[in-house]
Amino acid sequence: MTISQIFSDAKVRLNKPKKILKSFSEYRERRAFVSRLNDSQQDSSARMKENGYLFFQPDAAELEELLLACKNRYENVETINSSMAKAFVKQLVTPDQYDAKDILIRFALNEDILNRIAHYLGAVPFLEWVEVINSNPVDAPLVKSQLWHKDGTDNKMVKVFVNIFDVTEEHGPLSFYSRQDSKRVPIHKNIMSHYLSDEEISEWLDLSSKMQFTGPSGSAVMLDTANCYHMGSRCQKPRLVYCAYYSTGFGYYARHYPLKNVNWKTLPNLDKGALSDMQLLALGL
Ligand SMILES: O=C(O)CCC(=O)C(=O)O
Ligand SMILES: [Fe+2]
Repeated sequence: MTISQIFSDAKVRLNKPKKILKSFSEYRERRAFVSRLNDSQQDSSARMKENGYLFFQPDAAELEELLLACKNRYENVETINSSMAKAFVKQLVTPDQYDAKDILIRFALNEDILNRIAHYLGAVPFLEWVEVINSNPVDAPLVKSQLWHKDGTDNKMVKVFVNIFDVTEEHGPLSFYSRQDSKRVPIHKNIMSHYLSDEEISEWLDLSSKMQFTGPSGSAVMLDTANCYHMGSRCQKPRLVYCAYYSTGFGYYARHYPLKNVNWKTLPNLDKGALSDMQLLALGL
């Protein structure tokens, strides 16, 4: 990382307070909403706050529908290129296919999930995107998100991951450290290099104590990828996961970054009347 990159990163971070000032009433509404929500799951909320991750059980009917829809895409959808494309991952859904009636979106707008994330962020989250990610073995050195990193688009965020197929160590599971553990990596290290190798991170963290999101089809975890070091997709066998990404709505970049032409206002089959106030806020409507 060069000095000029460090300065441009610092400049990008200033976008957050600028955006908050510009849309202050929305910022306040997202926070005020949480103070009115009752937290029926205080134990798991406390664990999420402490650790930055939480294994949880999604709604059974929605989960079944999600698993079917993702498996169906895997079997039928042609390989798709997207701005996030990397050699070892294929995106099986692109924004032009987003549809409010689709379980990929409905699952992400589940009230229980939004409620948990809202309590964690202290604000009703903004849904940035949904993905169906198929990672495959490649004969190449580890790159990008196969290396340890923290996502750099907001100061706090949550990604919900669902294993669509059973995931064992061989499937290159999402691997991560808790919030507290991640703090052991000194801040200058994070500023100087976005990606850390196993060797580098092992200077501060015990590799054998990393968390791994292995588990049967349908297992689910939420993770603050901005504050927890993580990596994944070091596959020997293909892996299929669903991911929904939520920010505070006031991140360092434009909403939906780096995707282009995503706008929840023009989401096909959107029926605002059928959505709750929290779901509308999650879509920024
Ligand atoms: O491939 C993985 O499991 C890691 C993905 C990742 O870094 C992310 O979604 O932020
Ligand atoms: Fe990441």
